[in-house]
Amino acid sequence: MRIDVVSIFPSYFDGLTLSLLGKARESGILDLRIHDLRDWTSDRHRTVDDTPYGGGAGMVMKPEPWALALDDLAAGSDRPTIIFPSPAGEVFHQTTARELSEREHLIIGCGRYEGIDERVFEYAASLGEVRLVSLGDYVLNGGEVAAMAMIEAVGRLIPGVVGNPDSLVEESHEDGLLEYPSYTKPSTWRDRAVPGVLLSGNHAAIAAWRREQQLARTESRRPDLLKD
Ligand code: 6GU
Repeated sequence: MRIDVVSIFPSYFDGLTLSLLGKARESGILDLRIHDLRDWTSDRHRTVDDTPYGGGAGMVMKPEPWALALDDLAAGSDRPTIIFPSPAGEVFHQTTARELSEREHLIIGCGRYEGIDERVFEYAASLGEVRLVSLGDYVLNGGEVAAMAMIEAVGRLIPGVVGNPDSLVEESHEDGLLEYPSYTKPSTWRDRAVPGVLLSGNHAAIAAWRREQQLARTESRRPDLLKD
């Protein structure tokens, strides 16, 4: 999978050389390219923003650098998926991550300031499928941190990125429930014993206990998930 990221703070993404995603990039499974939006400006100050029509606080990102960037990155690609992280977008869920992990080419445009000139989203729709995607109901200063979260959630679902695919199955949110609790040695630690059933060797009993734990925690921490 190819992912292009456009940002005025490309060094935010330096961390994506680490860990599993770093390995996936080295092996070629993930072709992740980070770009500086200012590379598509042509004035001496590499200006990416301007004052908003109609007035109001803050600055708006100018459309032309975005259009030039999208033109370049979408060239030769068959309608890429163009994602704009935005608190005004659809909420990103595990199902969103799964869907995006099946795409050939993602372009992620990270806005800053008060946002991007609205015409950029219309223009982007002429090049690919546009998605405005939010991490949740709170405000970040820009799309970079949200893009990082999305890249990690999507990237780890690409076949071969996570070494043992079994570990993708029994996770929080994959079956609509929170994950069961995990324990490792020692069996008693600071007077706290591991639940006995996990030491029993009875695989059916262990599976039943884990399922009960999933349901109990979901009910107590995330009752909203049980409505679906
Ligand atoms: Cl995707 N962007 C920004 N700026 N704030 C957010 C967000 C995205 N998701 C939640 N808050």
